[in-house]
Amino acid sequence: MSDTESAKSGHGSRLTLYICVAIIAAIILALVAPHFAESLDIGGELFLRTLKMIVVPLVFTSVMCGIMGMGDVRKLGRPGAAAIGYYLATTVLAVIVGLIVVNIMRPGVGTVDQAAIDKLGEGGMGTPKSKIIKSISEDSGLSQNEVSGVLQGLPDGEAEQPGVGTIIKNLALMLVTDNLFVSAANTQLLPIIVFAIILAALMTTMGKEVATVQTFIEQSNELLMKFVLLLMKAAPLGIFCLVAARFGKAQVEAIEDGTGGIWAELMQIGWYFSTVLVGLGLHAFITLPLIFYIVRRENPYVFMYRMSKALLMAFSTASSSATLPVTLECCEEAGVSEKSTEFVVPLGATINMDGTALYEAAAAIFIAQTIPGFDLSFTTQMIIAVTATLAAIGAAGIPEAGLVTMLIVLNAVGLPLEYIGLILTVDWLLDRFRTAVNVFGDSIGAAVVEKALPPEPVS
Ligand code: DAS
Repeated sequence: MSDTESAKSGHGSRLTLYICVAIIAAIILALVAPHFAESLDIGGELFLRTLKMIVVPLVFTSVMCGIMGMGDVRKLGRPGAAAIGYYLATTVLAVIVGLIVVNIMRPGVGTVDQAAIDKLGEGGMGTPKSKIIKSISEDSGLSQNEVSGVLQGLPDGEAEQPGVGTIIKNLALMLVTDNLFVSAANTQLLPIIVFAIILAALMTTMGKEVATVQTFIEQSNELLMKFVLLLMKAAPLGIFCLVAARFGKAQVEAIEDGTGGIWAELMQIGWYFSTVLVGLGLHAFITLPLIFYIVRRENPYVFMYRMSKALLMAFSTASSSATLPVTLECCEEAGVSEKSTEFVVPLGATINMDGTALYEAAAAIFIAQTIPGFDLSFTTQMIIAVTATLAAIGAAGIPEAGLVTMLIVLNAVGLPLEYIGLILTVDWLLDRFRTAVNVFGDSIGAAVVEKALPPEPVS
């Protein structure tokens, strides 16, 4: 390892340590001085906004560089198929792990007080969608528009059964935008990525005619990656503020509303929380490392350590999109080629959400288990598996997007939407773990798809 590389990896290790210390210190502060911790929100918000500020231009230039790096659009077939195949395979594997764990651990059977269930809205079917949107929006920090935007196709009022076809149609519509600037303003990355792929593919067929544009895109990408490195210097402080503010808010709610907030909720549904964590842990420490080892014959846990800054950032921000600049940086530092990283990670951050898919399947079965006599036949569980996979693909890389798209899964099997109230309070914490799994799945994807890339031309 050259001096520069060892210096870089030394810096990386120190930064990982600083970020870990920042997270632990923030949680301790939130427990001992919750009001003070909550007031740090402005610092966390500034850091998060700066990260989000560069996501759209960085995704656009990275994807274009990744495609142009292939040299010839005809070479896109194999890595493209490998990437889509990887995304689908790992998401389905995650859902299967989630179903197995929730059926073995059975967190919804006899563990939830009937009182907790009775207080869910008017009880029974039919709580208007608008009431559910309002409570999710308040708790997740998403605007009511963002929440209802995810629920496209869900009819108002009585929960009806939007078929899988409706969900697939909505997903197809998410691929193309009618206004790139509106999509950029709303950080809707999928249509921007599709646009960048088409533009870059065209550029590879035009050769010298677009040499200036190609150089501009490549240099802009380099510049933005320098910005990420600069931002990483502020990461420990930014993460400290982000984590302290969110845990402080939870602690203040727990004290002020007298019900003990998330901590009482964790006592009530701790077995559910543990079930999802076990599933996420199996996927992150067994399934994904096994795929990595089979393809690369390298130690997957060393790779996981090299990705630690991105995983900690994902935990702190609860947003794959906001973490994307750091994921790109860490993948390259971890030895994944620039081409594969730029080609796989941005697309993966928007449609490859293993943690979310696993969570949505497990949470839907948990809710079904709390309803005596609810049909949990193999067919019902397969519908949950398919809709959880599709809903996760459609989830945005923003906080608690998985909770919102899970409404689609509940709807598909006729589960009462108001039962979301059982898991709402703890979701902001569970979201951090599944976001870290999502980001880890994207980085493993870049490392795996790299093996499908055409070999570098011998210079
Ligand atoms: N927070 C989402 C993400 O950024 C995951 C989720 O909500 O399930 O990946």
